[in-house]
Amino acid sequence: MLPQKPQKPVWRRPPRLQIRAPDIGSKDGTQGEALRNTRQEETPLRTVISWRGAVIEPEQGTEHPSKKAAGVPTPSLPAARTQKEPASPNRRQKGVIEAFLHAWKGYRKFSWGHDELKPVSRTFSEWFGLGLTLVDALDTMWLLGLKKEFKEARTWVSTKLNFEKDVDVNLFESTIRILGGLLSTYHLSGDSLFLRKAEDFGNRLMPAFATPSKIPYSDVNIGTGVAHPPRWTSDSTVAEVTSIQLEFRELSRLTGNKKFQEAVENVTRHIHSLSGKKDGLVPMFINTHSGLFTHLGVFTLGARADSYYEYLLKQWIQGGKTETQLLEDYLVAIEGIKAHLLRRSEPGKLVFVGELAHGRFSAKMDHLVCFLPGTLALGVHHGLPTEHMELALALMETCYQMNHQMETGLSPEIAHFNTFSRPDLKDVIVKPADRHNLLRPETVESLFYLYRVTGDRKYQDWGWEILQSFNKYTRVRSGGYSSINNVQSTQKPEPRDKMESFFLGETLKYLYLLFSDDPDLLSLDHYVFNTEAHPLPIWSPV
Ligand code: DMJ
Repeated sequence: MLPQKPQKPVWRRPPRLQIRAPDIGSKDGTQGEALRNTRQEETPLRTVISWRGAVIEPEQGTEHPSKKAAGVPTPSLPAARTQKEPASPNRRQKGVIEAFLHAWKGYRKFSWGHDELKPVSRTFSEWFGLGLTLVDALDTMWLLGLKKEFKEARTWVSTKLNFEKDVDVNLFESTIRILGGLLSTYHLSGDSLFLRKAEDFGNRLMPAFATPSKIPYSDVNIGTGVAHPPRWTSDSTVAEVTSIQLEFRELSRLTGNKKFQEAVENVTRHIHSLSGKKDGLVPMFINTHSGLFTHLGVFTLGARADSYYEYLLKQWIQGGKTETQLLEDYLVAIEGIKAHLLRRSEPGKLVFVGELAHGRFSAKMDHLVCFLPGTLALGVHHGLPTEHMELALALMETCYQMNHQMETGLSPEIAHFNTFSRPDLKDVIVKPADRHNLLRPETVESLFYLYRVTGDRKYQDWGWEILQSFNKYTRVRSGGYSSINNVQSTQKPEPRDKMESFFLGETLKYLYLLFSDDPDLLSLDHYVFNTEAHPLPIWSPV
């Protein structure tokens, strides 16, 4: 036999992962404890944590909250803000800027200061009454270099964005879009207005945590301070209560007030120790009175559970890779996904993530699950096992096909996969109730990470294809883009008359970043994106 050539790594930068025996602790989980103790007693020069023999080094970043939180609330984060002057946009990035300006034109003209544009009827819809699209889009404008638009929006924030309002907001949605948007805009622009607004808003969300279990209610009135669960239940959604941590932790670091961080980390700790998981997979609901999971036995990576997994990894990155428990929960969950939720479709053998309900597998995958290839690739970039990259590559192909195989080139909200070898059936099956597209970001979000990590230009090409499809089937002539009812009809895609705020906050931002060839533009080594694509700084290790 000829000696085998060493395989070239596919990705651009080799992950910082060394396969060697860990220096301290054991493999059985006791190492985490050892590290936590070290952290309290002394400040090690370098913290190293391990997973099955993989030794992972913490990142250099910005200051850790445990240092800051005791100090004066006047943060100065030059390191986090510094980014070299972006290169002038290339042809594809100009395409994104053009799309953004078209969307903004509609918003500005027909829904200025309101939550969402209804581009067909040329009016607006209100959800929280807090200028949601404008706030969600602030950092995208900054990134795209739209100074005039940014300035005008800033004036609105300064003069019109008032949180002293008798209005119920959803804790999760308002945290990721408003609090996240204000914090990242503060970091990028250095303008303290955004931090003041973020602190005011964060304070108004805090009553949500005053529940018997300290698992927050889903809704809170930011004017009266009354929090409550939805009318029909006292449950909260697991993804919602576990995907507000990046933002609240960062708010504590910036303001010096520990209460935000304590409230959300309490939730993380509680969920870590709860029973009812299946190999790291979590149920979709948790009761705010008992603090226990409810509706046991149903597992999905889609709606109501998705960003639980995303935030395990991202908090670990945010904290400078020192919080071992988060990493361990993430790694166990990925093994759980592999063991219980992965299958291949027929005839194309696409790897997909299905769902499990009381032991029964369903070949159903929400488009929301398409965050996963990107998250896996992000983990590999930060030193996690290279097998994760193989799964990321396969799932990325599937998510692309969920778009590409549709007549409009846009993914349905939910896809079913065929697992039978029958010549009359295709891989991706769409049910009539699921064939809408809400301008969601997950496919292009993952394309961005896959391109950053592998350098393979096909991901840019796929993203460009998707942008063309948005332009062809969702663009409204008078301004704005609209979600559509039918991704399988080029003749009648049927606009639903709504432009979601995440189209500007996330979809167009990830497309712009995907088309950039500059890995330092919001570098993955310095920033971690919240689940609404708002970049927050990575802290330095303690
Ligand atoms: C966004 O608000 C966030 O990405 C969230 O995590 C999931 N739903 C939308 C986009 O699809």
